Amino acid sequence: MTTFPERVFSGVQPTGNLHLGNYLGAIKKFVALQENHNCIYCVVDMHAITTWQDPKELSGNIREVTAAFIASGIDPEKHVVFNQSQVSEHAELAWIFNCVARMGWLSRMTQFKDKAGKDREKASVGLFAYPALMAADILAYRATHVPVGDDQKQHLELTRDIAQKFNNDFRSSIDEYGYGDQFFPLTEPLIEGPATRVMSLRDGSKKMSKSDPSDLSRIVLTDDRDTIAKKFRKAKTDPMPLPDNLDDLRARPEAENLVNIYAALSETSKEAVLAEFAGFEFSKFKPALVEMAVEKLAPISGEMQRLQADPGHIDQILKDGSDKAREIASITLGAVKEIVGFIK
Ligand code: AQP
Repeated sequence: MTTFPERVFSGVQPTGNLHLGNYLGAIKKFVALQENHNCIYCVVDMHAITTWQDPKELSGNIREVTAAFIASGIDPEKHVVFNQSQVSEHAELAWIFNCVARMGWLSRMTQFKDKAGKDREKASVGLFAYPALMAADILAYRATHVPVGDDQKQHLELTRDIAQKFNNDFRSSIDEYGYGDQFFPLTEPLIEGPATRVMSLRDGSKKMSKSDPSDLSRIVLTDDRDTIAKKFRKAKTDPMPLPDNLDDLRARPEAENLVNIYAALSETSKEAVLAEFAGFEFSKFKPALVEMAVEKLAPISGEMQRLQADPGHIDQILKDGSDKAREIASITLGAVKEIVGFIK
C-alpha cells in the first residue's frame, strides 16, 4: 500500500456573511491543526461563482475570508493561504475528474438539490460539477485530511470515490510510471467536536448558513457586541430551563444548538456546559453565551478590520500563498497528465 505524507487541506467560499458556523465548524479547527500538520487553506472563489456573485463584492469577500483566516490565528508564513483562481491547476484537474466522476454520483449530492431548488434546469453547470472541483482542490495536494463541517461529509465521500476510481482506471499507467499502487490517497474527513453543525438561531432544524434571508439566523464574524446580544436574545428557544443530561437536551434542538455553541466557543464539552448551567432559564444562559461569544469573537473581528484596511497586504499574502500552492499542484497535475496519456 502506498503511504502518503500527512497533509491538511480545506477551503471556505467567499460568498459574504462569514458566520459562527463557518468559524466553529471549520476555521477554528484549521487553526488547531497547524500545530502538528502541514496545512493548505484556500479561499475557494471558483466555487463561489457557481451561484452569481456581484463582481464589485467578490474581491472584498475574498479579502474578508483571508483576513478571517489570519485574524483567527492561521499563519500564512508557516502554512499556505491562497485563493483558488490563482492556481489554474485546480480547474485543469477538475476537468479530468469531471471525466472520472459519474453523473449518477453527482446527481445524488444533497447540496446540489438544496441549492438548485425546484428549478434545476436553471442551475449552473458549475453548481452541479462543484464536488469534482472540490475533489481537485483536495487531491491537487494529495491531501490526507480535510477538516470540514458536517454538511460537507457527502462531498468528501465523493472525493474518495473519485480518487479510488482514478486509481483503478489508471492502475497500469500509475504502476508503469512508478507511482506505486495508488496515485491519490483516500482522504479522511475530520468532522469532530460540538460544532460540526451549528444550526440557525431562528430554526433549530436548519443549519446556520450564509444565504439564509434572515440576518437574525446567524452571528457573523463582524457583528459587534450589541448585534451579538440582540441576535442571541431573539434566538428561538423553548420555555423550559436547561436540562441536566444529554438525552433531554437532544429532544430540544434550539436549546442543544445554544449549548453546542457555548461548548465550542469555550472549548469544553456539552456535558460540562450542562453541569454548569443545568436548571438555568434562557434569560440567564443567554447573557452568559453573549459574554462568551463577545470574548472570543471581538478580538477576531477587530483584527479582521485592521487587516482589511490594507488590501494590498492581503493581496500579497494570497499571491505568495498561490506561488507556494502552485509548486505542489503543478507536480501533481504533471504526473496526472502523464498517467492519463497526455503529451506534456
Ligand atoms: N452551520 C454550519 N456549522 C458548521 N460548519 C459549517 N460550515 C458551513 N456552515 C456550517 C462549514 O464551513 C466551511 C466553509 O463553508 P463554505 O463557505 O465552503 O460553504 P457553505 O457550506 O456553502 O457555507 P454556508 O454558510 O452554508 O453557505 P450557503 O448558505 O451558501 O450554503 C465548510 O467546512 C462547511 O462545512
